[in-house]
Amino acid sequence: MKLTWSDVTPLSARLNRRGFLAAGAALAASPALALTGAPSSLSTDQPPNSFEEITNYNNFYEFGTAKEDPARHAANMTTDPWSVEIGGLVERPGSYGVEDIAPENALEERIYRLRCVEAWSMVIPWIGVPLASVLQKAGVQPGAKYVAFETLYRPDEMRGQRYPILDWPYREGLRLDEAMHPLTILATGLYSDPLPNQNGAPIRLVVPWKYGFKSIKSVVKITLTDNQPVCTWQKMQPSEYGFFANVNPEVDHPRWSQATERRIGAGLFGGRQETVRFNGYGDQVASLYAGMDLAKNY
Ligand SMILES: Nc1nc2c(c(=O)[nH]1)N[C@H]1C(S)=C(S)[C@@H](COP(=O)(O)O)O[C@H]1N2
Ligand SMILES: [Mo]
Repeated sequence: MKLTWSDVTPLSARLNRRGFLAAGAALAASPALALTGAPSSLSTDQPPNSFEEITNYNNFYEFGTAKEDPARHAANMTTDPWSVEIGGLVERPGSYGVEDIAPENALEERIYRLRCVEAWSMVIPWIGVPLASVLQKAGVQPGAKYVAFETLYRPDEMRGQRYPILDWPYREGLRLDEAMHPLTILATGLYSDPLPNQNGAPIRLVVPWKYGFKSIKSVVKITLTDNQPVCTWQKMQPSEYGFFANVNPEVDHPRWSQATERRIGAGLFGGRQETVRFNGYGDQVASLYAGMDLAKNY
């Protein structure tokens, strides 16, 4: 059965499923949500994909390249204990716990479109915190211009890492203004559950106006730098995957069109839709790229 937003139990009524959210904490975090059950202004009102769709059709090459591999194999990844090393050009470098980065009383629900560079898309109700709040905790030094991210490297638990599919560990990066943008979050939950392993437990980046590969999973390292970070896909095939990777229907992938996308779960015939610039978040983010040639800076 396909869920529509109105079919989804309001957040306030789902708070204690598996004990992920303490009711009081989430109410404090989002009074508007608690009162109305409506998504916040940063969320889309498009119907979210089902939990089953979101957790069974994944890209997480650390567990294999097929869409069903992560759901099959990611349970092998140990996510507790977990810490994130925040370093580089910050005032308070160190090892941060997930609960320090995303404390319960700061969690927000964000329902975002996710547009994969492979031309499929979903709508996902994340729970998380703005990345800006985390960077402010660590204290960004004036010289910082970029933020670099790294995924866990643990081949004994991540079977894909035993093969040279990608240059492990998976790495990604953002310009500092992109990282500080209110739409950019670190997610720790999905619907009202803690993030399932296949979606990047216990903490992953979500940048909704960029192709999905920028939203790096299972993050263990965040480094503030003055140099543009190395990004796994860009390094592997720079003519196909750029540093910015902003969703852009006018710039085709060299091997396929980016003009349209297949919405997962929308059915065999109703599923194809036009791709929108910046994945529909242009009003919020286009100004970040004023004066830039987005065909050149793809
Ligand atoms: N570490 C890591 N992060 C990753 C990937 C990956 O293979 N490894 N795949 C990316 C791609 S291509 C997409 S489309 C999204 C998919 O996120 P989802 O499976 O939660 O929908 O994760 C991104 N983050
Ligand atoms: Mo992707």
